[in-house]
Amino acid sequence: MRKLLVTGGAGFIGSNFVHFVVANSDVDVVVLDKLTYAGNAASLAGLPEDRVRLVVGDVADACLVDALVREVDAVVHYAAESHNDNSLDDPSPFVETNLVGTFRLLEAARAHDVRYHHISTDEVYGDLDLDDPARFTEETPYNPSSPYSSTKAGSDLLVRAWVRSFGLRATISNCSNNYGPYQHVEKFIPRQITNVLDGIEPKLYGDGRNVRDWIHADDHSSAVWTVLQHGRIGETYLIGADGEQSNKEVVEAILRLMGQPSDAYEHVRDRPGHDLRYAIDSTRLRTELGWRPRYTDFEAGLSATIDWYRSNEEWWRPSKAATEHKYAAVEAVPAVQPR
Ligand code: NAD
Ligand code: TDX
Repeated sequence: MRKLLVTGGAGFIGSNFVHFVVANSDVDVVVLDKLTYAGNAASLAGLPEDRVRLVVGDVADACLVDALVREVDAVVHYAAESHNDNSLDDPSPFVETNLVGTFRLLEAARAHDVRYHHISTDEVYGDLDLDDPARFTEETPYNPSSPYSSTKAGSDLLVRAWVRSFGLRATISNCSNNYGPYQHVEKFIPRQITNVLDGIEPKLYGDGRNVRDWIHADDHSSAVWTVLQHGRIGETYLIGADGEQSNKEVVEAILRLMGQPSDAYEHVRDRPGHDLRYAIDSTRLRTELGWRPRYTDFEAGLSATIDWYRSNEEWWRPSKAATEHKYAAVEAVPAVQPR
């Protein structure tokens, strides 16, 4: 493999992956990114220009996608509308990017017989009860809850159909919640870190008992790289690092690590249809492909992430006020129970 197309490579996880590929291989990277509110060319700053090229454009643009896919050896598809709260406000870009955009890439990969890896999420499996000993596996039935997770689930099913119907050389990975540098301040962990830096109390949805299974973005990158090199065609791999934490525990850890009283947060209106718990069993990836996470101490990874946001205010500051303004409007409305 000499050249890779990374869609969404100016977003959070995509940019971490581009940094990973440059640091760990000789492969050149073409990034295709629309630079929506969530994309930021600054996340690719400092990477060698002779190895990384940014093309600003839409994954749903069939002509552009075809021209880019034909010049590479493999595609890793990260581009998506990725935030559940936004999908409750306006689902339409989720359908366009996550479903139509994936369709365009699959058609181009099929036309040029290019290896394709699809980035997906554990949210396609729905949620688990807090006291359920079960975790998601590759065999868990799909049961998505939100417009975001349903469009991700639909895009996974398109990939499976292209493998079966057209012999596309594709793999899929479904990862749990990521944290680390370059994550947009709309997301839970960076929102609370930057709130504390701004002297605002962290905001916990509902009672904060909801559990997420946290993995550092760098471990997600190494897992995707492993699947791309050694994964079985047509196979799905779940990616997780045994990082289950309740939202309340995470907020308390952020406050403690930032020298604040651990109860200095505010409960706000809950997310409608809020998934209770996600948990990943990544046995297949570990036993079949020998992958292991590096960041096994969540507090150490969180502390490094806090340091990154402290040191990179010029990266997150331009998005902060607009993000909080949008949240303030939603959080002021009394909760309505979804049907
Ligand atoms: P992000 O919102 O930070 O980044 C998405 C990127 O895609 C942005 O750079 C944006 O500009 C770009 N993009 C959006 N629409 C586009 C379009 N139509 N054409 C081209 N580019 C477009 O998202 P993220 O958190 O980095 O997530 C990346 C991928 O990983 C997504 O597919 C998401 O479903 C998946 N995922 C995320 C997590 C998580 O915890 N964040 C966990 C598992 C899987
Ligand atoms: O201010 C907040 N307060 C709060 O309590 C925000 C923004 C979130 N939350 C809660 C909601 C969730 O239970 O924190 C948890 C994490 O929220 P998000 O960061 O919005 O992530 P989540 O909805 O779990 O989805 C994430 O993981 C799976 C990514 O955004 C998805 O792209 C990925 O597929």
